[in-house]
Order: sequence, then C-alpha cells, then structure tokens
Amino acid sequence: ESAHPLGATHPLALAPVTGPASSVDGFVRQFLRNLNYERGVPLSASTPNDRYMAFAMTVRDYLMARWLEDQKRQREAQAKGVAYLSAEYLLGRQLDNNLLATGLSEIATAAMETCGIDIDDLRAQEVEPGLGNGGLGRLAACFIDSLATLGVPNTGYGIRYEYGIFRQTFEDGQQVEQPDSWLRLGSPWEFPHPEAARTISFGGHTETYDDEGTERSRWVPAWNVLAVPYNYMVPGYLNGRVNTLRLWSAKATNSFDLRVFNSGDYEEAVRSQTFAENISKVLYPEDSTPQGKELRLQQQYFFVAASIGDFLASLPADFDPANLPDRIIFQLNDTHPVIGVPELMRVLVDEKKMAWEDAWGITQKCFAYTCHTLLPEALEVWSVDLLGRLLPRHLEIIYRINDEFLVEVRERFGDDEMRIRNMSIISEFPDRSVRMAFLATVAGAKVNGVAELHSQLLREKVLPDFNEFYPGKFTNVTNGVTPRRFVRLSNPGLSTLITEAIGPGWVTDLERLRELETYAEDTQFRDAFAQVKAANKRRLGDVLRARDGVEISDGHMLDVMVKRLHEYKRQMLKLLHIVTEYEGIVSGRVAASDVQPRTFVFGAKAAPGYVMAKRIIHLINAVGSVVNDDPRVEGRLKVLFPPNYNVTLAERLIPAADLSEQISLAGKEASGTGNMKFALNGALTIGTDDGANVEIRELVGDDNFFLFGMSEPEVEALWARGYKPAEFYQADDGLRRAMDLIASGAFSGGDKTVFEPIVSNLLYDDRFMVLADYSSYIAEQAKVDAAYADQDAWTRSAILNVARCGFFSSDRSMRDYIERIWHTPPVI
Ligand code: CR1
Repeated sequence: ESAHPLGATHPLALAPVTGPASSVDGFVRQFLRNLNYERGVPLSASTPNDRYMAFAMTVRDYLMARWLEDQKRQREAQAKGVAYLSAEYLLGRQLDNNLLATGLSEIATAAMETCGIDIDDLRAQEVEPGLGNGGLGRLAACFIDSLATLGVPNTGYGIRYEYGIFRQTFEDGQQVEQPDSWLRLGSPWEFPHPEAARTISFGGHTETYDDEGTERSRWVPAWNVLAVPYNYMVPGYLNGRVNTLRLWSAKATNSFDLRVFNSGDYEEAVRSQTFAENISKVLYPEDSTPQGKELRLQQQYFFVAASIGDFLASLPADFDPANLPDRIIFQLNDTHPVIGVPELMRVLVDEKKMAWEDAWGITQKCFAYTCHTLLPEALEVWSVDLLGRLLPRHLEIIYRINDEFLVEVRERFGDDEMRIRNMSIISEFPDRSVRMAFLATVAGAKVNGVAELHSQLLREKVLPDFNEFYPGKFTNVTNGVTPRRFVRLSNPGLSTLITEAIGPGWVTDLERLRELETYAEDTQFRDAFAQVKAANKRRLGDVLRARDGVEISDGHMLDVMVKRLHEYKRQMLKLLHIVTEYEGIVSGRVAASDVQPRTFVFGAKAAPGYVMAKRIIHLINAVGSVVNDDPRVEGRLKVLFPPNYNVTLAERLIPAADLSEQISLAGKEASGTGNMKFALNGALTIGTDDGANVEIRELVGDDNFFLFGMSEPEVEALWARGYKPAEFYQADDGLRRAMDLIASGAFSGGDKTVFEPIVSNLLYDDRFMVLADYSSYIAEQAKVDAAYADQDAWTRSAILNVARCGFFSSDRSMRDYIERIWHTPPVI
C-alpha cells in the first residue's frame, strides 16, 4: 500500500507540495516576508502575536493558491454543490488543522526551528473562533471538513459574529460571562471580499403593480444594511481541495451622515451605523431554546438572504433558474435559516418573474431540513406581528404557501379541522405565529433527524401528521465527527499507535478501525494503548495546571461530563452521584480507602438567562470545593470544573478520559456528538438509551458500555402514570441522604437557602426525571468501579470502543446526506 493515505493513485491524492512554502527555505522566506511586509516588523522586534500571524499567513498563502485553483475547477465543472446554511460554526483553532490538511507540518516546524521559534508558542497564540454554542455549531464545522475531504463542492454560509460565545469565568463559584473579543488582534485565516457585498433590506410595506398586464407584488423596504463576506478556506485532508466558509458581517450602507457629523451631532451621525452593525455583533448564547428576539430574526434573514443572493450571483447571467435544483441544495441547519424559503420564492417570483407554481416546484427541490431537537420549546416560532413588520413580503409568501398547503391537506384528509389546525404553518395560539419547523418540513425535499431514535421520535411524536402526509420525506442521518480534528490531531499518541497497527488509511476511512479488533487481544498492544491514555492524562494535567492551577492525581479514573449545561442533560444526576460517594465517606459508612479514586471533570456553559442552569453550575463548584478540601476523603474524590469549556479544551480533555458521561433523560438528546468523540478516543460510556448512545451501544456491544435508566417508552409510561419525584426520594436511602446533605447547607457554608430551589425543583417538579433514574445510575456506577479495577480488561473494552465506532465519522454522515438527500457527487 502506498504511504499516501488516499493511495497514490487516488484521483484526489495530493500532488507534491509546490509554491513558496514547499521547502523549509521557501517557508522561512515567505514567513519573513509576511512578518516584514504584512506585520511591518523585523523578527528581532516581533511580538509572539506578530510571529503567529506571519506564520499563519504563510500557511494561508499556500492554501490560497490551492483555493484559487479549486474554485476555478469547481466553477468550470458546473457541478451541483451544497450550500450549508448555519447560524453557527464552532470551528476551534485553525492552525494545526490547516497544517495537517496541507501536509505542511514538518516543513513548517523545521522552518520555525531555523528561525529559533518554538512552534508550540505560536500555537498558543491562536484564539479559537467560538461562533457557535455547542453540538449544532460543532457539527457544522465537522461537516464542512468532511465535504472538503470528500471533494464535494460546498460553501458553508453563516455569520461573522464580532463576539462569539461568551468567555466563562467563575466568581465565588458562579458563572460570569465575559465578552469574547476573538477579533481583537485580528484573524489571519479570514479575508474580506468587500466587492462581493450584498445589500439586505428590511421593513417597509408591499404593493401590487401592473407588469404589462400581469398583476405582481413587490416589496418596498424601509431600510438596508450591507452584508460583507469574509472567506475562510476549508481544506480537505491531503487532497488539495479547498472549499469556502463564507461568513457575513453587517455594515451600514452609508457609514454616517457627513452633514450631521459636521454639524457636531456625532451620536446621531453614527446611530444608523451602530444599528446596522449590531446585526452581526454577537452570537446568541442560547442552546436548544430559542429567544424570540427581533435582532435574532434580523440575523437570520441577514445571512440567509445574503447567502442565497451570493449563490445566485455566482451563476452565469443567462442561467435558467428552472435548472437551479441541478446546481444547488440549500441545507437548513435547524430552523434558524428557514426564512430562506420565502426569500427564494420572493426572488424567483418577484424578481425573476417566475410563475408561483414553477417557483414553488423549484424551491421544494432546493431545500432540505435537519432538525436537531426534541424539546418542543426549542422549535422556533416567530410572531406574525414581528415578521410582518420586519419582512412584510415574506409573511405574505408564507401565508400563500400555507393556504395552498392546507388545501392539499383538506383534499387528502377531508375537513378534519383538528388536523388542519395541528398542521397549519400559522399557529393561532397563544399568538398568531409562524412555526418555522413546519415551514421547513413543507418546503424541504427531505427532513432528517440526527440519530435513529431521534428521527423515529420526530416521525412518530413531533411531526406525525406530516410524516403521514409526506411518505418518504422523513429520513435519518446519524451525526458524525471529523476524525481529523478529534482523533488525528487531538490524540497524536493514539493516532500513531493505530497507524502503526493498520496503516494510515483510517483517517479518511474510519470503518477501517475495525481492523483493531484483533489487537484488543494483544497484550503488547493493550499496554501501549494504556500508556497512550496515561500520557494523555499527563498532557491534560499540564494544560489544567497552566490554565487553572489545578492538578490531576495519579491513579484516578477520569470521569468526564462536558456539554452545555441543560437540565435535560442532567448534570444534576452526575452531581448526586458525587454527593452520594462523598456522603458515604463522611458519614463513616464507607471507608475512604475502599473508594475507587476518581476525578470528576465538568465543562459546561449555561445560557446567561437560564437561572436554573446557572444555579447548578454554582452547586457543582460548591460541591467541588467542599469535597476537594475535606481531609476525610483522603484525596480519593476530586471534582474539577475548568471554566470556559471550548473546542480547544475538548481536544485535550477527551483523549484523556476514561469514562464518558452521556446521561440525558431518554427521548431528550437528539443525538449528541461528544459521546462519539469519547468512544473514538477510547473512553467507555455510561449512558442512557438516548440519542446516538443507542447506536454506540449497539456497535460496541453491551459488554463495553454501561447502560442505565429508563428507556424512552418507559419514560412515557411513567409520565402517563403521573410522575411524583418525592416518592423516589422517599424510597431510596442514598438519594435521601444526598439530597438532604445539599439541603442542609453543607455545600453553602450552612446557608440552606442557596440551593433550596434546586432541591425543591427536583422533589416537586423534576421535568427530566433525575430522581427516577438515580438508583439505576448509582448501581451502574458501582459496576464501573468494579470494571475499572481490572485495568487490562478495561483497556480491552476501550480498544473495542475505538475499533467499533468508525461509523461515527462525519465522512459517513456526509456520504449519507450526499446519497440520500443532496445527490452531489464529488468533483474530481
Ligand atoms: C442537539 O442537542 C445534537 C446536535 C447536533 C444539538 C444534540 O443532541 O447532537 O444538535 N442541538 O445535531 C442544538 O445544538 C441548538 O440545538
């Protein structure tokens, strides 16, 4: 087999590195050129940021040459491409990824050595662009990586937020949000294309007019903003392909009124500028629950209208819009971009003067919709009032789509008013509003959920009428993660071990990890695998020491729960386990020396307005400081909660983990993707039968997975019977002791009020059934302890997790979308 991971004869195999950066000397020259002429400093007077910027630009120059070539090739091929519309891209750092994808690592490292620069110091300079909240945003980033690697033409469209997800700090254990000014020192990876800016309109009214005998509608907007694109290059892995991520930044159309400015009224003069630029100012720090904010709708329309306009402008002047479905599929990443549906209709009908029916036929082929949630409150709804004010023409179009849709529903099901009301895109209660998920479902060629269970619940519980009405429209594409970032880059030790065993092909063909199964039986391999895990823990220890001044103790199991803080994800359940262990020791019922040493690591941000989530963060920190300082524990339990969990930290944390906590209430987590990253890095999962956990367990086998808790049908049944959490509290001694300890003020300096709302919420409401699953969770955790005692058997299971999780590559997810939804073959 050839050394090239794609095989030397693969049509996408990377040609030899050429251009200025293709040799160590060339790289050094280009680096110094960038330092001198782009940064304006000599090496001797440069700051670390100067050197990082010049270095990154040198990598970018190389990518740029590829990008120009590839964009030309893609244009000439006139192949169908994917426009991925997503309000979020949680990219993580770019430098290492781009070095890996270009194969420049060795040259670049040697070049920096020549200059007396430690490349690790440069790495440390990079600020990650946190343009997303959690799973949905990171999934988008994985998908564009996979599309480039597969050679499929794709533009990721989104918003260039000036402030990404907030930086989290803790004060007295409570979350404080700091602005994330990630662009303060500039980003070397982006380049603006102001000449491709688009004008985006808002407000105003609609009118009809006579167009040579045909009555037509048009929109007379009241105000405009400019959408300025910034391009980011998205390289495929060692294949010379470079796709584009195009993020829009809002600018005022007239920066300011010079006359007003000269008259001395500076505030008034910049008012319109501030107003316009607010649109791309901040990412909404929400996860899974929408906030009906006008600015958010402005953001959505802003980026979607700019993106659709941008794509249409890229077509030849004589392009017949009837052929659009042969050239593009707009993938709607959740409901945020759904306003694109009436926008394309508006462009086709009002601007291109197409007949409504023709335009609708095209639109229904050009969109597909992915749903990422099961929480009803997370399905976006816009009030008719707001929509009418901000986008009056779009509202008219939505009305007409709905009218015609309901006519079809009547034809099919008769005058079943209940059903009509349930299926109407316009809901009448509590306020008149537009149900964006319904609009997306009616318009989309396909609708998919993100794991088998999720897609099933979507069909059966969330959108059953639509599933009946549109046979074949609903499908599943189970999520995946990119093996480049989340194994190859983040876990170099494991990557080397795998490559030594089975060759390098797994990086682009993750199912090949299966070949590791036999190695699970090989003592030497198991030892080497265990050593990699130990080294990863030390590496994490170094990071946490430098970052937060905390230590990871030797010999501890690393038990990790990282994800957004949400009640349905049940960080509280994890915490009750910790409190139970602690209570056992301090009450003298359990000898500390009998406790399996564990370090519990949390990473989680709470939406700033989500009070209960913030209280839980406070409680985790409070429990942590008591447990960590109590000498009776003898250091055998430790709770760490490094603040500001992000992609950069995830890349260190996940490879070091022994145990992955995926403990959401069954039927609530659409998929999860963290669960996949942990399993692929050789952590064992303790989890419920929820989201993609189900598929992970099926693949790795019950012997290599710790399952607990109610299944989704059991959850439903308990709800139907009437769930009374207090009964569970009464029935379980351990649970009662843990809850009582929290209620006693033991973690709040004796103050019983601080965490009272958490305790009473669990006792009297407990929407996510923490108490109902407690005893099963504790019992399963005991099995975890027992299993961990046999290190060698644990390692064997860990290897089998790696070997059997190749399915969870985002390359596979992309192939599924390509074959079943998009029909966009690679351009070779
Ligand atoms: C879901 O909660 C899923 C990701 C990606 C999240 C999670 O289960 O893995 O999407 N949803 O599909 C989300 O972030 C804003 O909504």
